[in-house]
Amino acid sequence: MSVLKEAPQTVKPPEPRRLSLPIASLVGLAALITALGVGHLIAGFVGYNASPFVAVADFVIAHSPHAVVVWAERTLGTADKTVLKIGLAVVLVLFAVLAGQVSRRTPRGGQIVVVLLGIAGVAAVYERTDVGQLALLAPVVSLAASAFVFTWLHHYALPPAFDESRPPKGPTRRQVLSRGIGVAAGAGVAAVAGQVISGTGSADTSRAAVGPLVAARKAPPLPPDADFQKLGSPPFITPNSDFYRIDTAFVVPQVRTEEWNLKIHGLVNREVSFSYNDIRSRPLVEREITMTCVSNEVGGDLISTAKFIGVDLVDLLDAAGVQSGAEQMYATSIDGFTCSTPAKIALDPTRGAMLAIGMNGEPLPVEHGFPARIVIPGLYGYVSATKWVTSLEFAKWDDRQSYWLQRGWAEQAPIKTESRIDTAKVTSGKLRVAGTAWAQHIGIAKVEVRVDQGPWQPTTLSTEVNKDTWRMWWTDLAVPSGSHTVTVRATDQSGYTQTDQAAEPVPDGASGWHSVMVNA
Ligand SMILES: Nc1nc2c(c(=O)[nH]1)N[C@H]1C(S)=C(S)[C@@H](COP(=O)(O)O)O[C@H]1N2
Ligand SMILES: [Mo]
Repeated sequence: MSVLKEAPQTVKPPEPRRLSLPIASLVGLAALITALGVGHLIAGFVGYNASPFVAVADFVIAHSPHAVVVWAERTLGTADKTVLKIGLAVVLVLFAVLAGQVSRRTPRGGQIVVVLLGIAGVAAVYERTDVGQLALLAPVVSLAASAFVFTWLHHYALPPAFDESRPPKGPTRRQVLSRGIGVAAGAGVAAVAGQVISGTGSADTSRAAVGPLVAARKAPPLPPDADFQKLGSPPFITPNSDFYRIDTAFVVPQVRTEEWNLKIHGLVNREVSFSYNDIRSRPLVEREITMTCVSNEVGGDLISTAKFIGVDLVDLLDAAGVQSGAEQMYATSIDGFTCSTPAKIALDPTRGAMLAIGMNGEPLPVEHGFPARIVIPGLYGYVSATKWVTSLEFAKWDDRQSYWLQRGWAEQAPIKTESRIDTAKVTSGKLRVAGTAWAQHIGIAKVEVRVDQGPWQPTTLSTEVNKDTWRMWWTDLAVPSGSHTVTVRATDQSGYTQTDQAAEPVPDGASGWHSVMVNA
């Protein structure tokens, strides 16, 4: 503060010119905030995903070891992106402080750190498949601006050389601080402006303009006992806001209908391409389908059911004429995620695979793939349910390897026959249990429960809506007082009874019996 100003003018040995620790950190932090703010502002014009912070976060997800991604998805669920955001911010702040600390005498060391970080941002944006070449403008200008701010603030803050003939006259600490804060505030305004600008062209406005989606072939009305919600089962149809969500996208891709296009290519007789209006103006079908994530643990909740509206995928594939040598349908999302489905299943006219544009009477919610996604009954989502899908390429297995297959998950991933206890309540010596069972594309035949090691007892099943959806079950059991374990198992319509062999979700889905403890 006043130390420099009031320095005695008596002769002193020359003090080395250097920044104090806090001021050096401030210079680094101001450069970091400038990089993020300027990058975000320009991303507002050239595409949200060009923002260096967003791109670096996505890069981290895409290059994390398999075990880390699985761990994050399992333990953090949908909060994993927030945790990553905070973690990345902490790492960047540490780098910014480091940049300051290695530059207390000359700006050189910090400039190198700033430029290296900037290059990481450029590389991360360069790697993206969902932004144009113009997008590089965001990280490049961000790098230039932060290198400039670092050099300029450093030069301003560094006290001038000690000179016997005149008192040293560097800026006060307060002056440096206010300049640093001024820069940060400006960068903050830039970041907010970038956010607002990218929002105005967002998918929400495009989605609102779609209007009602009416199916030409509506799903028959649900039977009144499609669920046992009053007895403790989940509702048959999951409201869109409760539908489970899994994706690798750090920010939800914003795709407008007029920008969207689906290309079918590779081992096909004719490459074809569909616009949103091409799809929308076809007669639409509506189907209830229960989707399940391969990461769902026994008893887990990564399973939901919706009425999907869209077109039959086979009709689109027939227009392209898929060649008999094709082994996989390799789907690509606008965010770079890829997904492979065995070609035989995608082409099976009895499967009911859809290109969906609607969900429960509305256009697809943005986070569930607006404008269009694939849904294929009976397969886990990671080998079927590509959101924001833009390309379907037919290929051999050896030609392409999709996102989760590269990370050790299985090529073939039919959903396993499973069941779950949702409610187990004891009232006056009577145990009421209710829950869910699923064996998509095969159908559930029976669900049984047992208390401790007692005999398996039948339950009442809900009316089957179709073989591609879950079924609810319930029953009342007599239990003696004390603590008990209740276990459930399902048998599907192929005659297979759910195995008690416990398996982890990796590589092709969890198995085992779900049980809960009750006190009677
Ligand atoms: N673009 C994209 N599509 C994706 C994924 C993804 O990470 N990115 N995840 C898949 C997985 S693993 C599942 S289980 C389903 C989940 O779909 P939902 O979020 O609509 O429930 O989407 C699939 N489609
Ligand atoms: Mo999944």
